[in-house]
Amino acid sequence: MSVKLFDLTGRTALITGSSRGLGRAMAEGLAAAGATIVLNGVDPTRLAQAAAEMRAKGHKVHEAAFDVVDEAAVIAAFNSLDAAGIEIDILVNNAGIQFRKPLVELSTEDWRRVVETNLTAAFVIGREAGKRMLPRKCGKIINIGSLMSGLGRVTVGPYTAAKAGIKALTQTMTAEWAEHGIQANAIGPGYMLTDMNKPLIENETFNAWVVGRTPSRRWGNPDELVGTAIFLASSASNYVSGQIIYVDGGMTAIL
Ligand code: GCO
Repeated sequence: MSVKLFDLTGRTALITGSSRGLGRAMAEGLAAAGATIVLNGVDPTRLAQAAAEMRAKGHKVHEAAFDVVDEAAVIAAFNSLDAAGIEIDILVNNAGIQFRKPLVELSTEDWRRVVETNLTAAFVIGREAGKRMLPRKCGKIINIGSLMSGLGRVTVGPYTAAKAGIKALTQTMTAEWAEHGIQANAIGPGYMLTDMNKPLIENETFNAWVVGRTPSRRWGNPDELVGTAIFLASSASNYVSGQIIYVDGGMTAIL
């Protein structure tokens, strides 16, 4: 069995929200596996900095600055990629926000903002990528879910609803696109050491709960998603579709 199975040479990956955090870690990992990367973020300056850092490592990187919740900007970005002859072989729907508040204190506007960013954007960007992958009869879609794709926690209602939707959207993409050579899967990261989780990491009680509740007895590092991302982006997963792989230190496997 050759390691070519995991070789991404000749493939181009668009990773949303990839100027930092989990998205940046996956961008670095897919690039190291041979992929050309289209970095995305809302802040062109931060995006250019990330691209420069990756190019300095010898990676081939394009930049696509757009806000994932701005449908017109998403469509314009895909049209620009088309015009530049850049075909997206791998889409990682990673961009997301967190907003922690009990349901009874949550405004509908805050609910909508989280669901729009974490779920609707993945549909819109997935639709635009899918439209282009279908005629080519090949493509890989990796939707970033969460522990909350299957489990609830207090104060993260809209995030949980959106991430459960990510799991279901992945299954719908499979139902409609697998016969056309497109594999859509999800990754469910556990508690990872990211900026989004900084308030939790710095909270002694919450930190102790994560360490105690996780069989691996620690938070995850963003680069620990890379192996699963490469697997789902590569030929090694050509008969895997509609699945969610939890990279969570075992948290979802135990009571
Ligand atoms: C929270 C965290 C989680 C993690 C991750 C777990 O407030 O519980 O933000 O949502 O970020 O999504 O999979």
